[in-house]
Amino acid sequence: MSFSLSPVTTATTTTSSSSPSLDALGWDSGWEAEFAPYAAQGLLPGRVVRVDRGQCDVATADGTVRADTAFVTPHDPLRVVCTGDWAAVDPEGASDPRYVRAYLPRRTAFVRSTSSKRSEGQILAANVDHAVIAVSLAVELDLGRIERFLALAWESGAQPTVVLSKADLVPDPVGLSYLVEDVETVAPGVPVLPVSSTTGEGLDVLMATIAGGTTALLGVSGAGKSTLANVLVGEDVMAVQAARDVDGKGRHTTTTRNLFVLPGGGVLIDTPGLRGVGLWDAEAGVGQVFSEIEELAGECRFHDCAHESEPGCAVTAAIEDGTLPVRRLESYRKLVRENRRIVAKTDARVRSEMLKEWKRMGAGGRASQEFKRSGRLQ
Ligand SMILES: Nc1nc2c(ncn2[C@@H]2O[C@H](COP(=O)(O)OP(=O)(O)OP(=O)(O)O)[C@@H](O)[C@H]2O)c(=O)[nH]1
Ligand SMILES: [Mg+2]
Ligand SMILES: [Zn+2]
Repeated sequence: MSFSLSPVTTATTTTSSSSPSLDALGWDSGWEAEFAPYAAQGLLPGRVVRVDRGQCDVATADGTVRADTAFVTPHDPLRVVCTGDWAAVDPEGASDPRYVRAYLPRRTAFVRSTSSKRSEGQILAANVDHAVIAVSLAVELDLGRIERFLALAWESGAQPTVVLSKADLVPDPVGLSYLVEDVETVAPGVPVLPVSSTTGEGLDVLMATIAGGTTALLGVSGAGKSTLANVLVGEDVMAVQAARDVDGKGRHTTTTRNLFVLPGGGVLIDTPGLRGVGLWDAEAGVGQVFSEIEELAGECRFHDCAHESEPGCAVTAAIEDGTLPVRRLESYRKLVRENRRIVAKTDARVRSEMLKEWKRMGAGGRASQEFKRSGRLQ
């Protein structure tokens, strides 16, 4: 393979002559229109290519600049600047670092909950069109985990693809086709593609799938995301570490989210491996992952059927005739329950924050009383 364009380099404060154009970074007329008010203030557009402790690297038409996010880092973790955001950079005081004054509303965003105990969401990447979920064939498939990643991906608004990485480790084509089938059953409507960064298998199809638009690589640590990023970018842009063990856990090699321009067009974001994928308000995403169950549910006699012992239940009928695996229904129920819990928690948090705000503003009148009673502002 030969590649002409160099990737966006990170951690540089100087302008670079080989910097990609805004178009190559994904800029379009829609972004331009949204940016107009900032352009009128003399601010520069740029795409966040890396975020690192309150500072970020922003690729602008003049090269990559280091910028401080102090002005746009509110206490809400979902509103912090993240890789993939389009930022308005203050060109004033061309010193190092500059400041991000605002970022444009996101078209898509990956959000996961960081812990099951606290209701805190974490934003993983913004403005992504294709979510490539890397699943290593070096370890046993964990279908439940794939379903979680898919729910996160669908919910973000991006189109998911599952990549079965390290396919060179499964030399038997029949065995490989069974593995692909297994994953296809948990991923309706999602392409499942075996690939190998070592032999190049499947990479042409993957490149065609992600050409144009922004792609994010997601998956657990050691799945081979950065290795894939290096092959797709055509340069060793990410550090890769030899797996210390074969259980797929290993160490976390990648610790920041990094954005690169792909030589064939499009943009790639490599992300650190996720240990757990907690869902964050992902009802629609879960529905899409289990679309065949939701379709069956539409055929149940009762429209509020719990698919337990009701007569005329299409879901239990599908379990009985073997077309729907029990594991799949259990997994669906688990994710629906988990999602309800997190939404309830978030709502409670939002409610209590709004109440605090009311108190702070001294609004102790009728509206505040009403809010306390109903949990809603009138
Ligand atoms: N056999 C084989 N090994 C691979 C392939 N791709 C990656 N590996 C190996 O898998 C290990 C982990 O690869 P990485 O690319 O660092 O994994 P990662 O998903 O980026 O890991 P984190 O950054 O920790 O999330 C390394 O030892 C790679 O050499 C492949 O196609 N075939
Ligand atoms: Mg990595
Ligand atoms: Zn039913």
